Amino acid sequence: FKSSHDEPRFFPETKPLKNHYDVVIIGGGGHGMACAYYLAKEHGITNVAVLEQGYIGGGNTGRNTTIVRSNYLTPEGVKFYDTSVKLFEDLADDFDLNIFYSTRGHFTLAHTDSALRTMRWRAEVNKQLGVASEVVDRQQIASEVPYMDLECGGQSPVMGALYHAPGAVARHDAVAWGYARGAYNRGVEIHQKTRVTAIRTQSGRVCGVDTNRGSISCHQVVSMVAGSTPRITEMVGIRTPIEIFPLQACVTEPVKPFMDTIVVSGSLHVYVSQSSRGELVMGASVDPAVLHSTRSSFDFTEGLADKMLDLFPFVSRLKVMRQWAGMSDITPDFAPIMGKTPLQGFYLDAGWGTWGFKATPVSGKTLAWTLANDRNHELIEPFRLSRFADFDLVGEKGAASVGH
Ligand code: PYC
Repeated sequence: FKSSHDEPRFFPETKPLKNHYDVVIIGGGGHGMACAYYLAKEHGITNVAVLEQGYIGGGNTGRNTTIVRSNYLTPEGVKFYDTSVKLFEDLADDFDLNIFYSTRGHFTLAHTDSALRTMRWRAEVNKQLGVASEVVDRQQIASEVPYMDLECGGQSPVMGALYHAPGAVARHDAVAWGYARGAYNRGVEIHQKTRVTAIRTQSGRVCGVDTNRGSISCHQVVSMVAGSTPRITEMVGIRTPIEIFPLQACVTEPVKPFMDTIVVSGSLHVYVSQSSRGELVMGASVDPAVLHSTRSSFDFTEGLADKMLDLFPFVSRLKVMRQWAGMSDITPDFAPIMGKTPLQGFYLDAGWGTWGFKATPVSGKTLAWTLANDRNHELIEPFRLSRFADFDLVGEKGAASVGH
């Protein structure tokens, strides 16, 4: 499909569903599109349908605060997210599309001795694996973020921080659309407004899916639906320990660029960066109760403003322009669930909790490899579903930017 300028259009025209695809990807967010892209580009698998109940990138991909980092706590997490950061760095060239990738440096503030201890732990694990993270003192923070009140309005003074130079932000919809365009141009079909209603199995393996637009036969199905994971896994009788919590965020009106770093405080429950448009992009902790909803609340804005003003009193007159929520699928160890499942031909990419966006490239790439080889890629083997039965957890809670 070509526009009048002979350039490929971003959004494909909807075609009828075919009777058969080799692979069906459920979920047209960044992860689903990335998986489709790498299946086609790296494995030559193009008889693929991406089925999206809404529109491309309209779920958690369009609802996060776009932070990219690899300063995790476990070696498994660090290796995985470091691969993602490296893929992100080359993505604009790969897509021939500006994804507004901007390396800013990332401060995670410590307000207590125990938080500082966790920062040291993360810094040492990161350094061992070649990832640039270090603990910095108040003086270094003051010179990099001079507009921040280190006394926190007298509430909870900053004692130090974990500084992670590769920390970055990117334009989230450009990432999803870049992958979508690349996948489409290699032959993948993208079907928006196509809701999966059932997954069919025969003799212990997947054989097709039913949708609101008809039935399809296929050999492999991968669920990449973030906050809708339980709805999909129920269809095939697979139990996961995932619980869904809303995670809210908002942006202010745009102002001249002044904030060139990302600042996070897990203890104060606040994270903030300035977008390329000049808006402050901000969020807080997950909502306190399980809820399958993307509604946003006044409680959130009020609580966030309280903490923001402790750190940055001068933003008191900025107006909040938009607020929203995503649905975070959280696991007990705060690591994702990826790869093969007990059902032959059914694969999972789930449990992203509060850090799915930064995993977009690596999850797509490793899941595509896993589908092509019917074996978990080594980077995702630690995140297999069976770890919960084997007591082989990957405890990442200490690496969360978000309070829980
Ligand atoms: O993991 O960096 C993060 C993050 C920030 C906001 C939500 N998650």
